[in-house]
Amino acid sequence: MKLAGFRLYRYRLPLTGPLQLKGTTLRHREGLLVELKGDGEAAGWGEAALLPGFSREGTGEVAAQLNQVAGAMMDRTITADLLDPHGPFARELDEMGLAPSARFGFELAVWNLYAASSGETLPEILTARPRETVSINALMSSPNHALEEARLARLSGYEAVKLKVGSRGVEEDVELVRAVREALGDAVELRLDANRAWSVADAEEFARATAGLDLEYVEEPLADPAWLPSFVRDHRLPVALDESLVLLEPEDLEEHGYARAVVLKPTLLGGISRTLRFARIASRHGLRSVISSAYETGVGTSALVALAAGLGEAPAGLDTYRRLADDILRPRLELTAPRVDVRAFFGRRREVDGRLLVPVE
Ligand code: OSB
Ligand code: MG
Repeated sequence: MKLAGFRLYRYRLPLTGPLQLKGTTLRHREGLLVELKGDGEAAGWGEAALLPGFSREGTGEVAAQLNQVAGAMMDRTITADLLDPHGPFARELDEMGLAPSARFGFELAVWNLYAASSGETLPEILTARPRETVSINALMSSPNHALEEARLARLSGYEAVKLKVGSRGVEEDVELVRAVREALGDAVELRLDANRAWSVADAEEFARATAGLDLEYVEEPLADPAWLPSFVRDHRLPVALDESLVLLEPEDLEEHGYARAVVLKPTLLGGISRTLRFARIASRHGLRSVISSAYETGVGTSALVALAAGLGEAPAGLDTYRRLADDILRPRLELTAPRVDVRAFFGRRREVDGRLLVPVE
């Protein structure tokens, strides 16, 4: 099959409530979709969901890049070798220096077009033997509701819970983490995310006070990540890398073997092939890969479920989808349970609702 055309669209979806992100509050989620068309009936959708406070690219820039890369691809034949994360096509895309969200959007559209033309599902084209179920970590919405939400997550059967820390004083956080840990019992993993809020002294205080609490990991505890290796050595706090990955190449992970896990967000990291490269090198160095979302719509989030089915052994961080009050996919994804049945999830037909899209010229 040949690539015969493409369209770009904008979407704007309401969130269930105001979303506090680094330096901004979002009430709507906005982003771009790209639809690649084959020379028959097949189409493939991709999503570039740049996230304010985390993405450095702007919407205009991403639209221009998507136009350029899709335009340059016209008449190319869509074959399985385009999906190789180490192949010539991935290297061609490397050369283009696309913004992370644009690279994810374009690669996803190619993957989806290939899947549509071959009659396979996304997990099937990622790996010969995808996992049957994907577990999801429950994301606590705010410190005020965390305890109540953690109790509910345990009762609902979640295997892991993620709680944001660092927006208040260390002592208050320690108290909350203790209470949440106790509410979760022994069977539920507790992940924390400090989003680089702490000085080394703050993090030391936190590590000492939470020492016996069996935390799975703390994402990005330090304002200055250069101190992470010595901090982990001295305090034995398990850490995960998230923001730090954006400035690394997959091969650089070799120097970060002190970490327990990497949080892989393809929208922020720069696409599917880069995520697959990170995951491969992470596993070689004994780090867990946690596929995570960044408030994408159903188009992007479906791909994250596929990636989690293809490579993550740990529960995936896909609970941001719940914060969208609407989706452009009909019917919506079923991501409200602790586990996803991968075959049922991808066996369901879903359509993009064109009424919610605004064409980008
Ligand atoms: O800090 O991990 C973060 C989403 C968007 C931007 C940053 C982050 C997140 C998440 C994703 O927390 C949810 C998860 O990891 O479970
Ligand atoms: Mg994080």
